[in-house]
Amino acid sequence: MPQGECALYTQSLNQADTATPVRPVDYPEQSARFQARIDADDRIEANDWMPEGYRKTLVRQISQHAHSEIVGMLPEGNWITRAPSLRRKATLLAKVQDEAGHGLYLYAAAETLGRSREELFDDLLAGRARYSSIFNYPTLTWADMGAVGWLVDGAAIMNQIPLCRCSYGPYARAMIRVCKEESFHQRQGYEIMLTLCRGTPEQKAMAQDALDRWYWPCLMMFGPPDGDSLHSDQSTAWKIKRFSNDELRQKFVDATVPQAQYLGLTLPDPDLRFDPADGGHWRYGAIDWEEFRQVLSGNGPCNRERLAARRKAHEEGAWVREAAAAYAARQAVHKQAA
Ligand code: FAQ
Repeated sequence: MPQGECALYTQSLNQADTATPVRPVDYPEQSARFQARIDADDRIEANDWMPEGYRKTLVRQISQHAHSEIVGMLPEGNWITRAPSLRRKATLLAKVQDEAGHGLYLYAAAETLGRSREELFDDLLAGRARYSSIFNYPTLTWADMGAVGWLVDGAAIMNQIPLCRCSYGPYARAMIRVCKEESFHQRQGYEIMLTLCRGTPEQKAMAQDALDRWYWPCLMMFGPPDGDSLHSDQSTAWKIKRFSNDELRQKFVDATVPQAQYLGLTLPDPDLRFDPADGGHWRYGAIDWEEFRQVLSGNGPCNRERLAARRKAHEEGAWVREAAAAYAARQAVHKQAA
């Protein structure tokens, strides 16, 4: 895409003349100084020197995160026209719009590392990029809006609060607002579950069914077990990650058990048991990692449907991008003439 069009969507930091030049090799002295800054809890900013591996890791994680927000609008968007009341509809609409906003902050954060939103989006639409496994599951009933808000947003908060302290400044700052909004999302989901659980037996059964279907995929959201995690060691050394996948998964289960008890629902894990050791934790049963691998390989229940929906939206939005580019070109001509 020509630079002029790119400038329309990106921050000035993304421009070729201001971005940190790409270095084919990382210099040991600079790398040591960089690591010393990380160890001292300094924030790394867009124009600071950084090892290529650090930049690549961040682009990978931030863009996956952005794609997750955008694809994550689809399962809930499915229920906007079928929300049971005007209040529920307005709240769900606001939540889904927040997710679009989160995607935009995150694409902007990735752009500060030298990859444009268009390139990242092309990767998503071509199937080259990942997004969270959780968004490949269907939302079958209204109770799924409760379960998604309570559990999916709950898991997202658990993972994202530590990212507010990530060593890369633009990502960390984006996370602060995202986490505040995720907190509202989690509460609206929990309140839907509470209303259903205090309703008729049929409504409570709907809530239980939604919990049964979403619980295990939510545990998978945190990523593979620590022993199989490819990036954790390096990301922890760079203070991109502050907790391991298993640590965050355990924190999530510990937080979720009392919430489920309050609702009067049963977590679908016959092996769940309280372990008083180490301050007290709820130990969970075996996770079906084969299911996770299948979803990551494109064989989840909705993988194809999700990408097809994103491609259609992208094609249908072409006229907006063209109009905005034409407007920007005209403005540039006016500016030159003035
Ligand atoms: N799904 O070495 P690790 C949300 C991949 S936002 C798909 O442990 P890492 C808001 C991983 O990419 C949800 N792929 O990786 C919302 C890697 O493959 P690669 C998204 C996964 O990066 C709510 C491979 O497995 N949140 O929900 C998943 O150190 C409601 C090896 O894994 C974020 O993105 C997965 N679940 O740790 C919106 C948070 N897990 O790239 C709408 C930021 C792992 O080498 C409605 N990201 N993989 O091909 C992170 O914190 C990390 O990237 C992890 C994975 C923890 C997800």
